[in-house]
Order: sequence, then C-alpha cells, then structure tokens
Amino acid sequence: AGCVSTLVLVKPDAVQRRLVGDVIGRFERRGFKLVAMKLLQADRGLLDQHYQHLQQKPFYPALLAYMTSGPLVAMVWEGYNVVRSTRAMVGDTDSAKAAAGTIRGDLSMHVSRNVVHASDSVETALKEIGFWFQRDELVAWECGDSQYTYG
Ligand code: YYY
Ligand code: MG
Repeated sequence: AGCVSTLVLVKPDAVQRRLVGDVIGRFERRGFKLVAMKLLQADRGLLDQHYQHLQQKPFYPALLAYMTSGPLVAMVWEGYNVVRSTRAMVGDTDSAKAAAGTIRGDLSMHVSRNVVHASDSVETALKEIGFWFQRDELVAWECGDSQYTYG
C-alpha cells in the first residue's frame, strides 16, 4: 500500500498489434503517474534476470523467443497501491481466464501472448525497475491533479 512504483511492460505482441496507446491510456485514466518509459529491444540477458523464477519451466524457451521477437515498451507507474491495482487491471495470467474489462481479458486470447507484464509485489517491483531502468531515467515530477486523485 501507499504511494509506490511498479514496472509495466507492453510486450512485443502488443507493439505489433498497435495496442500500446490503449494500454497506456488505461493506466493514465486510472490516475497513475508515468515516471519512466522507453521502447527497446530486450536481449536474453535482461530477460533471464527479469524471468529468473521461470528459467526452469518448460515454456521458458518459447517465452524468451516471444519476448525478444520485437520491441517492447517498458514503463514505471507510480501511485496509491499501484502494484496491486495494476495487477487487477492486467487480469489473470491465462488470458482465457482473465475477466472482461481487464487488459488481458479485453485484448488477449492466450497465455503465451498476453500483452502486458506488471510486477506482482512491491519487492519484485523494486527489483524489476532496477533491471529495466537506470536511476536517472526515472523522472520526479508533480502531478497537477494529485489533490483530485488521492483525496
Ligand atoms: O505475472 P504474470 O505475467 O501474470 O505470470 P507469471 O506466472 O509471472 O508468468 C510470466 C509469463 O510467463 C506470463 O505472463 C506468460 C508466460 N507463461 C506462459 O507462457 N505459459 C505459462 N503456462 C505460464 C506463463
Ligand atoms: Mg509474474
């Protein structure tokens, strides 16, 4: 809880399908503050760090191929309870089980092409932001609307 940050990746399928704006728009409209963003081609070393806990899974080679298949957009979003709230907005890992209204439930059919990543805990978020961003890429700025989004 509290005002924290989370890592969101708009995965290569979403970039190819021109869904970047849709995904960003959802987090913007929710009221979260964008503090870092870049388009990049991820390499294996970065993904091995990011998906450290999945390296022994049978689907890992396919996941790596997918995640390196084209550019993705990495972002850091900040706001009240942002880790938990973005996970709720993203929906179930398995797109077929993701509720309508969630990003995966609206924009994706299958677990292997599930459009977005969002950190799953505050501790994971801190680690993941460190994998994807340098400190000086995070921009500190004041939201003009903060008194209307926090209460
Ligand atoms: O955090 P989240 O993305 O919802 O799921 P994870 O369990 O961390 O798995 C990361 C990533 O791995 C998932 O978004 C798709 C892929 N994956 C897969 O391709 N097949 C599976 N059976 C499980 C996960
Ligand atoms: Mg995860």
